[in-house]
Amino acid sequence: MSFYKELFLQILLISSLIALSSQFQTRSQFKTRTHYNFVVEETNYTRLCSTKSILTVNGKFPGPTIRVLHGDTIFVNVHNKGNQNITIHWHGVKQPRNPWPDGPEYITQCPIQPGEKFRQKVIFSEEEGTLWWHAHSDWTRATVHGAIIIYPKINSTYTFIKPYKEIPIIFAEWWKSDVNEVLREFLQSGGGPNSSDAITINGQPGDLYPCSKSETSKLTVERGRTYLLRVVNAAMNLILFMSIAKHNLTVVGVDAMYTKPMTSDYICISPGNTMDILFHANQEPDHYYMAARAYSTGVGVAYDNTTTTAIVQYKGSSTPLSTPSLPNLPDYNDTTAAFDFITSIRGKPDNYSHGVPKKINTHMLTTLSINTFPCPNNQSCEGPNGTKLAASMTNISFQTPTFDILEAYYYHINGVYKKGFPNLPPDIFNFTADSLPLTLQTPKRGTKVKVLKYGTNVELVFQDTNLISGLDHPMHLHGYSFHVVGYGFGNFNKSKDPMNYNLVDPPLVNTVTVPKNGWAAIRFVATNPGVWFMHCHLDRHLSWGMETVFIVKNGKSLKGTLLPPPPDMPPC
Ligand SMILES: *[C@@H]1O[C@H](CO)[C@@H](O)[C@H](O)[C@H]1NC(C)=O
Ligand SMILES: *[C@@H]1O[C@H](CO)[C@@H](O)[C@H](O)[C@H]1NC(C)=O
Ligand SMILES: *[C@@H]1O[C@H](CO)[C@@H](O)[C@H](O)[C@H]1NC(C)=O
Ligand SMILES: *[C@@H]1O[C@H](CO)[C@@H](O)[C@H](O)[C@H]1NC(C)=O
Ligand SMILES: *[C@@H]1O[C@H](CO)[C@@H](O)[C@H](O)[C@H]1NC(C)=O
Ligand SMILES: *[C@@H]1O[C@H](CO)[C@@H](O)[C@H](O)[C@H]1NC(C)=O
Ligand SMILES: *[C@@H]1O[C@H](CO)[C@@H](O)[C@H](O)[C@H]1NC(C)=O
Ligand SMILES: *[C@@H]1O[C@H](CO)[C@@H](O)[C@H](O)[C@H]1NC(C)=O
Ligand SMILES: *[C@@H]1O[C@H](CO)[C@@H](O)[C@H](O)[C@H]1NC(C)=O
Ligand SMILES: *[C@@H]1O[C@H](CO)[C@@H](O)[C@H](O)[C@H]1NC(C)=O
Ligand SMILES: *[C@@H]1O[C@H](CO)[C@@H](O)[C@H](O)[C@H]1NC(C)=O
Ligand SMILES: *[C@@H]1O[C@H](CO)[C@@H](O)[C@H](O)[C@H]1NC(C)=O
Ligand SMILES: [Cu+2]
Repeated sequence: MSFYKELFLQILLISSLIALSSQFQTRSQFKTRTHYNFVVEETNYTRLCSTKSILTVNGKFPGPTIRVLHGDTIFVNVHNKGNQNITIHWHGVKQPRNPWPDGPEYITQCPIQPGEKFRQKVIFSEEEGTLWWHAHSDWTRATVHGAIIIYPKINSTYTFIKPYKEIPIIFAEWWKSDVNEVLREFLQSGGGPNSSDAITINGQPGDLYPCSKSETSKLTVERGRTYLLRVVNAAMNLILFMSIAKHNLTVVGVDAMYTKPMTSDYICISPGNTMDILFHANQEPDHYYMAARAYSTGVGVAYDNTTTTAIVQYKGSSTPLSTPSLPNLPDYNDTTAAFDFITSIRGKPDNYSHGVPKKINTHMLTTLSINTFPCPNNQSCEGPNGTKLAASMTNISFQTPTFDILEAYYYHINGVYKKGFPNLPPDIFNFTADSLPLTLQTPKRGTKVKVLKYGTNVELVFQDTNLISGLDHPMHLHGYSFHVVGYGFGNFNKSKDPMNYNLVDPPLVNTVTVPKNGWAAIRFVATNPGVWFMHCHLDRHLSWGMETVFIVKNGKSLKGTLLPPPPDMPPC
């Protein structure tokens, strides 16, 4: 009896599923899963005429794509079969109350050592669109990264025209030499890191590089269709301009939050940002280049000035007689083009679960600086005037501890970090003056965190300084999305600038690009308890100390309380 009943119910279920799938999206149509296995391992790859061993996940570069539905909780079994320490971060996933598997090495966990495993629970909440995952230990993220695609819930739809297909576009940087060696070398020498040798699109440098032409990434499209480009800038040190010859791009989402549609013939995307972009294949059937290259403004800062390409190929177009034309990309130093684009992005207030905070309890202003330390005795350093380059926030160059701050906070272990990251810089000077006294150049060293009470409404102004060189800094906060309420050049003026804030439709993002010799103001409500890293997403600045940590205390209710740690936290 019970057998037949079960069979009957199963048939009912299957037939209703079939009926549903003809009308609605189902989980299987999106190819989503709730369990993933990540094997971290060395794999040989050939690029730019030579073969080298790189660290990968499941042998892939870029790594596997994670596909989930809005609000899913998934598990990723990470198994380190490589020969170095590793951690994995779920970039832009807020992980409510669950900082344990967030990933940054010695901030929320000790690394997964060679041979070890860590089962990471990833809790999605309001994110929808494109995010990414990447390694968060030393420079391993150069090759250990991949896309995360978050689809609308079953029975709900996109806020824009349903795309015919989606096309992931992942930018990265490729070094001919071992990235660990590049890292070791510049930290040792005190100079800047060697620039990468290529920029890649989905793992391939493209036509303009040696030994790369036949492998160039191809995007096959049909005329008349609309495609959703899911763009990730996974480069280590490059903000990028990207454009497709003779086509427009319509941005509809940034950092897995939908935005008001914004059409442009190029984009500017910082490391840490992700974009959902509609692409209408509305031109003559032919071949068109997609191209990307650096936006870089630092005085005396070397950068990879090569151009990566992919080919957009219309179905039914014959092989072109000549090479397709390149799109017009803004100049490398075109700050106006970069910030015209970035500041044109507007949020969609309808989709916020909470509005822009209006009453602020904690005002912070933090300076972002490139600094120098004196060269250690009997060494010769390659920084300016024989010094050692460094970086800081609020004049503190962050020293990464050797035990993680989250466990130190949770288990009350002293000596790992200090409280009291200041709300204001110690010296107020003309931050963006053309020349600044050398006495300001050397920062303090420290592992200082900012403690926030649960529910605090925070306004944080990032102020770039012209110490050594003014630079654009993509600042990323873990555990939160924040509203970018203002941008400007020069020094932030606390009596004038807030009057021009956008409190109506600011974008809600996890990474903000602070303009060179300028500032950006963000707001968020501290309702995610835990230990959350905040840092520049240019890895050379991160390695030099441009970072700090927020500790958000528990609230009174259970919903505002940290979840317990998983049983398999990697030990130090
Ligand atoms: C990579 O190539 C090197 C040199 O050819 C070889 O010794 C090594 O076994 C290869 N590694 C893997 C993981 O295939
Ligand atoms: C989707 O909508 C259909 C029809 O309204 C409903 O029967 C079904 O339960 C919904 N599924 C989910 C997962 O909400
Ligand atoms: C970095 O560049 C210098 C100068 O070109 C070169 O001598 C050195 O070998 C490079 N280091 C690495 C790790 O590629
Ligand atoms: C791109 O957008 C501009 C401004 O909206 C419009 O004039 C132009 O025709 C568009 N080009 C294409 C190829 O769609
Ligand atoms: C790129 O940089 C190299 C070396 O720094 C330089 O020789 C070259 O002229 C630059 N190319 C462009 C297009 O700026
Ligand atoms: C950008 O570089 C070009 C060529 O090197 C130079 O002529 C121009 O003045 C620079 N523009 C800015 C805004 O620095
Ligand atoms: C965004 O807002 C629109 C309009 O209010 C709504 O239809 C849609 O479901 C919302 N999407 C998400 C992801 O919340
Ligand atoms: C100076 O160099 C010598 C020899 O390389 C080394 O033994 C010593 O520890 C160094 N001193 C300092 C202060 O680093
Ligand atoms: C290097 O030293 C000279 C002379 O003391 C000084 O004018 C210049 O500003 C210094 N540069 C840096 C980056 O420290
Ligand atoms: C700060 O420096 C800038 C750039 O040199 C200058 O234009 C401005 O007048 C200075 N501001 C003050 C208050 O001195
Ligand atoms: C940073 O702190 C050091 C040490 O107190 C000081 O010498 C330096 O002038 C400060 N720099 C700035 C920009 O505040
Ligand atoms: C790997 O992590 C362990 C635990 O924190 C640490 O003791 C060890 O020094 C790390 N290894 C390297 C090469 O950094
Ligand atoms: Cu930076």
